[in-house]
Amino acid sequence: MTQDELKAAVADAAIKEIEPWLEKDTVLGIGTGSTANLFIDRLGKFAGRFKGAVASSDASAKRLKDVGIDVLELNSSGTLPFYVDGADEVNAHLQMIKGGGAALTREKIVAACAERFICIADGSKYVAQLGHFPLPIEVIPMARSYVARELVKLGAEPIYREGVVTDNGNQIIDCYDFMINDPKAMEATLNSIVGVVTNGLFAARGADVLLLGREDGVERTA
Ligand code: ABF
Repeated sequence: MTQDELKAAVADAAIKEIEPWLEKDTVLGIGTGSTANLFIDRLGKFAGRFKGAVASSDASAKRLKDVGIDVLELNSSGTLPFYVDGADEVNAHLQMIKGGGAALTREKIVAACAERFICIADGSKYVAQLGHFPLPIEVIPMARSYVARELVKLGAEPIYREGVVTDNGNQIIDCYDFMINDPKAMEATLNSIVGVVTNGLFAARGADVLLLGREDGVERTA
């Protein structure tokens, strides 16, 4: 199977997972990226059967609207029953690195508002230790160099993702050569650097369900 076929398989599996909960008052949280896009495309078939969705990026909001799903404000949506999103890396504890698409801050906010986070990923995203994928950090622009110096002290090689402005008007630094031994502790340490808006470790609030696309089928871990 190709990577795209594996992504499609987990998008199908996520639809099966949430379909029984789609009722007129249901508001879903929806992530960003190519796997989330495949989920959105399939969700379109159910537009009208549930209230709508909160999107973690402008790109996903547009795609949701394009398939006929109402896009709602998070502030008036309360607690969401599900957040469905992809990942750049995920480990056995369902902790993740996210933010390769620069949407990490909104993704973390919407995930925080969800009762259940369903991570959908092809098998290539599964790792024994987080950190092969460069860890994204969203920073306030004027703090970029200061944050980069602090990241060097922590052992990372920070690289400014030039030309990228987040949906929140901020910038992204990617941490290369930064293997993470204790994701929860590192998430907290990175959050404490002044000027950091969000870091791409989703460990304090990891996923509740992982749907992982393997050659022999979708593996479900909860
Ligand atoms: C989002 O999409 C991000 O947090 C992550 O960076 C990315 C995964 O993308 P894809 O599904 O395209 O591999 O979930």
